[in-house]
Amino acid sequence: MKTLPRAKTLAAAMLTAGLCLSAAACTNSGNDSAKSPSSSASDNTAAAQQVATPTDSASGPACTADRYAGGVAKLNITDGKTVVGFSQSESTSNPFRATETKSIENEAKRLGVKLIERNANADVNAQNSQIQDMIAQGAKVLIVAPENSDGLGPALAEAKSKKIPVLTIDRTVTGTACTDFIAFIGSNFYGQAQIAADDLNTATGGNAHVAILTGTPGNNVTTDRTKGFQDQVKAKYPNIKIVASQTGNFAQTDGQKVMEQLLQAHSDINAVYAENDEMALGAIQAIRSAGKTPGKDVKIVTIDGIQQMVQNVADGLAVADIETNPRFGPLAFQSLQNFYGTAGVQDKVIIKDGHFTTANAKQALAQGLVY
Ligand code: GZL
Repeated sequence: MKTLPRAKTLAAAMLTAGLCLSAAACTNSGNDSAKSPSSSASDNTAAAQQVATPTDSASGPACTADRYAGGVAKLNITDGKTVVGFSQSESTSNPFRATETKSIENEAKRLGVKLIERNANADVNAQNSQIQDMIAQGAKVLIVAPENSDGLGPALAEAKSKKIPVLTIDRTVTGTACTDFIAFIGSNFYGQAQIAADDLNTATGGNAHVAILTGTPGNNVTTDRTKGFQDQVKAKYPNIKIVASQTGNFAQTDGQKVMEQLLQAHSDINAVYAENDEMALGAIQAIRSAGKTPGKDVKIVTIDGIQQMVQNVADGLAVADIETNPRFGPLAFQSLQNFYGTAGVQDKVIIKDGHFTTANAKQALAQGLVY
């Protein structure tokens, strides 16, 4: 296989591979309202994992332990004794979740953090009780990937009452930064959806009857990925018609089932916007079982950037896959150390993401830029 030139840094590799929306976006200075790709590798090994790094969009006062909820004890999370709890929302059968969990575990190990963790398997009640259980097990600070934005009230209230700070990653929770939770670290979901609309416009010449497979209701990711797409279509693409929109709960089986139903109900569907890759995989199966060809009869745009879907982009089954970088480990633990130090953590830290298209998907896969 032709070996690709090894770029010195991942940002350079992303730039070479055309993964950045602009050179600036790749070198962190981009401040687009839309998304910008991820950046530097954690190391220069052949299979460098590009960790989530912040855009420079953070603003506002930084939250520190002495400001948080009226002041909490300063902890040394790398002393090997202080227990950090990690609450994962969904099953690691989704590569986004598997990569996110692995990133937290790897960084905890690298830093010598005493980590305990639970997985709520998309059940918000389970996530509440698991967080409360980790508190009972001695967790003094929590990293939480919320299942939904409003459902974690009981767990957050108990953490707050026991002065246990909570850092949220990948989805937000309702409440006040530096009071109910430290901060939110995650992608620009609204911007991802705008790019998805742009990509679908490009692929369909501006004429499309689109079905939207929306994510699980009740969290900011679904809300923003739906509104961002609708707003962009309304503002710029008069001949893109959204003919159906239904939740596939971020799951492949639900995505397939819903897509089968929508294809039967709407014979005019010639495009799909899936709010995550798991549902896009299901949609491909549904399109095929309807006797249609994905990439030809039905154009697909999706979000996350998992290997299987980026390969589908490379193979022409989908037009684009906008990355949601799940490698929060280094940034999450650095943020906690800043929280307990003097630098603090700003309330909303938006990370960089890649953008995989038919022009760069093959190279991105060959360069190990995909999770
Ligand atoms: C995004 C995350 C979303 C992913 C989906 O940060 O919350 O949830 O895009 C996952 O794959 O279900």
